[in-house]
Amino acid sequence: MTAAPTRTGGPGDLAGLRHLAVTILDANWEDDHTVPSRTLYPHQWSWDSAFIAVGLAHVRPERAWQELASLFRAQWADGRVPHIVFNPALRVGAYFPGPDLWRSTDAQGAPAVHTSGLVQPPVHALAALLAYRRAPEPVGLAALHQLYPALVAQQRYLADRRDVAGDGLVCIVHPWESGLDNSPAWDDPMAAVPAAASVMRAYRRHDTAHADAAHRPTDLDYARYLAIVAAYRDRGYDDRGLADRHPFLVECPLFNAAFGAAEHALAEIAALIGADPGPHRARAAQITEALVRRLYDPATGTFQPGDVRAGRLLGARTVLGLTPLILPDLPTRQADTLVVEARSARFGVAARMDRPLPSHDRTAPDFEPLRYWRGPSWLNIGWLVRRGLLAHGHPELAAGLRRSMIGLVAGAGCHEYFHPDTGAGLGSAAFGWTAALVLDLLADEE
Ligand code: 2M8
Repeated sequence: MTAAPTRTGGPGDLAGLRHLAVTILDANWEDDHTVPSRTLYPHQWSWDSAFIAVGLAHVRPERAWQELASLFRAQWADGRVPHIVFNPALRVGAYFPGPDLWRSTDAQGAPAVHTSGLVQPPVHALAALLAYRRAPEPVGLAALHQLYPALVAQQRYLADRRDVAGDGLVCIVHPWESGLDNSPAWDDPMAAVPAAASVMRAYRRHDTAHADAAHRPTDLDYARYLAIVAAYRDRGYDDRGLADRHPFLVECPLFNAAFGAAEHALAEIAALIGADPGPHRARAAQITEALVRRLYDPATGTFQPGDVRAGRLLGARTVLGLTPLILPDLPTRQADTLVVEARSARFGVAARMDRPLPSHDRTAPDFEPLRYWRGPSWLNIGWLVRRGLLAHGHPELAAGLRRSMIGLVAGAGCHEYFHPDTGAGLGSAAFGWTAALVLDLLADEE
């Protein structure tokens, strides 16, 4: 763990906090996008850029639009928005796995710039709408006009190519696509991926040179990550036939909630630019219906990922299960049980929170307070859950979560993630989406 670059004058120093966040966004800005972290993640990441655009809209609106535009310039011909866009100016080895492993430019329909072949949760339409609301002029409406077809193509790719089970939901083909890379949610399907930790002797991991190895995914995790990438890449990242051969096929509640929320956002964007919002509304309703039908588990009262290969729901009760709250049309029955789950000892959401929202059930035996997505608290997830609580009529819980998140940053700086008991800062000390989302939370008063 490295120390935060600057500290604020304490929890009450909101101006200091804002200043810290803007300083980090400025320091991480690179020509036309923001790097999540100068050390750990020096390229452009897909969902990071969306969250970052939301924050930039408050302070550097032109950059918010540049952030999204640069990401969508790397969109593939089939509509996929790659989860990493590599900066060609950086040395080979600046990040692992780099372009030499992805070999995207060998694949059909890939852009000239090197990218990964995977995607991440489609939170971009929501980000564009929020950026527009914050900074409508002078360029906001023109930017929405420009982005709209690309956002529609992103959704079409997911609907047409990734509905592997044919049930109206999107399948992720790699844990990296969830954004919650080593979440306990993926332990079962990952265990079925043949790989050995010793494979990693042939590679040099970049992450463990910049972060504590005890906080990161293990070598065995990485060996499996690479095996799944190789399986996909070696077929040219072609989605046809995934059901028959791909080693990891999961319907993730967060990914699909973002997929549905994107249609809601696109309906509003369409109305703003004079396009027809009707088809977006209809698709949004279908996605919510499919999510409830396929991934809601009445026994636990929460949403669980579905393992398409094994044909069953995965049992770990991670924070992923709470995220369908972001869907405004989630039926009251499911919204109510998710609020019960959020308030339970597993997640501890309250009007006065004594500890931050963890990424995994804190009562579970495999809860790990230091390891990445297996326990630590992350601002992007809290930010989504807070929006969901507001959408479903729980302003006092949303306010508690907001105060807790602002308190984390005030106490430890704009870290990548935070210890779920002590709030200590972990991972990168100058992390893009933490800086961006704290700006949004500060602006969005209770
Ligand atoms: C983490 O994922 C990357 C791989 O994509 C990594 O571990 O190297 C995740 O936290 C992911 O959600 C995030 O987008 C990315 C960059 O911040 O880092």
